[in-house]
Amino acid sequence: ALAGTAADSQDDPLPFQDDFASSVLEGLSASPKTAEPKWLYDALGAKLFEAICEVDTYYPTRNEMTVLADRAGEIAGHLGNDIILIEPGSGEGIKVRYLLDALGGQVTVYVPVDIAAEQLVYLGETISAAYPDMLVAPVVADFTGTFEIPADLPPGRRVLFFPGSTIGNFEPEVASELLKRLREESRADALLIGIDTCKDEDRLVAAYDDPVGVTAAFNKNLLNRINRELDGTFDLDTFHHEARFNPDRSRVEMHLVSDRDQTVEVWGRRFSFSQGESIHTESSHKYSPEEFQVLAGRAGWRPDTYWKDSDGLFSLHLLKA
Ligand code: AVJ
Repeated sequence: ALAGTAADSQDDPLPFQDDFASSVLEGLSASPKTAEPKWLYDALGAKLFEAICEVDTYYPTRNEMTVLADRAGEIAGHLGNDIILIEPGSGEGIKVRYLLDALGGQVTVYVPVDIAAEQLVYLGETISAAYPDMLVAPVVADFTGTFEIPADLPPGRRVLFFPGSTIGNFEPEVASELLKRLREESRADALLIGIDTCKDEDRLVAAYDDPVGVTAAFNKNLLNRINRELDGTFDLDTFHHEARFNPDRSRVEMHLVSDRDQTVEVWGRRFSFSQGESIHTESSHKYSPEEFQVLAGRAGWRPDTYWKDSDGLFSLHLLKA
């Protein structure tokens, strides 16, 4: 069954628009210039991310799915019955299907939470059609802010499902705060979370600067979105995508680098770029299992167990509140 989609601002055709504007202006005024990665996911951005997951060099999605598929039975055994599964940043909702298939009727309610409203509505409809005995209760929200899990859910064991290493987009301290807040707000008992491990620079950079150019398009779409929604004047031909490994912080950074000195307008304000200056649009932090367990521990999560794929490229952790 499908419950109505809950939203922060039900009548607003463009929810988050004010947040988008103020966040972009603030990031462009900062030095170095930055943008929050969540703005990469407008309708086109969400599609481009789906395409990234199909690219040969982007291993995280595929390797995480093999862990989910190979360990499904074990995971099911750890989680128990009458599960309310809450997924922040549900996206296309492919991974959750592995889990739902493995868990059989153990999941009674699925609560996908996402900022990409159109994709979320579609996901709600398709998942509810595929799993008719389960209640699907979508929530349109930016999970980095406060969001409300629908109040009228049947009782059950609340499990947070946070795959994809999405948590890697946040600075470690912020990630820890977010995991704490998610635990408190969702009153979850367990957390099943995907974490990308650190590995050699070549493989990491190839994952974020793929030969097909899909990641470049995904990154540059931010400029397209700013032009469209905030009256921006970015010339996309004068910026290029760059993926940089930052070994000191164990992360891959995505940048949009200006190819020349130029001035750009956004919402009537002018921002100047010198040649080679970039907007830092995303970081993807990589953690060893032990490093991640320490981070999660600071958020009040106790490590239970974790699994890796057979190549050791990606890890899936189970933690308890
Ligand atoms: C969806 C945040 C996990 O950081 O690997 C993929 C996003 N950016 N390629 C990641 C992304 C560039 C992805 N996450």
